[in-house]
Amino acid sequence: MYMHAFSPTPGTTDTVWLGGREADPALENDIWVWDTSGASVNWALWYSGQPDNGGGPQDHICLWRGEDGLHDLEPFRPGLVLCETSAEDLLC
Ligand SMILES: [Ca+2]
Ligand SMILES: [Ca+2]
Repeated sequence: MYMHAFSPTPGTTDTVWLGGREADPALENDIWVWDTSGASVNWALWYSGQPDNGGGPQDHICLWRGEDGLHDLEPFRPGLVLCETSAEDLLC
């Protein structure tokens, strides 16, 4: 996975949701997985200081405007959604 800071149109959103989450939010044990594959999230992909449960439980993974790493965040914040699919699914 390559990580680049995103720069949406000003006034739109600060957040791009990715398909990842904390495996068991009740445990808060920092085991993070990608929903599609179940693979563990590479710790090198996190933005400095993240994940941090900043301000309360944060159990979903997003990108934040101008920052080139993953953030944990509460899931009710509006944002764009980045989806993944296979080439075979696009050809159907
Ligand atoms: Ca959490
Ligand atoms: Ca956070």
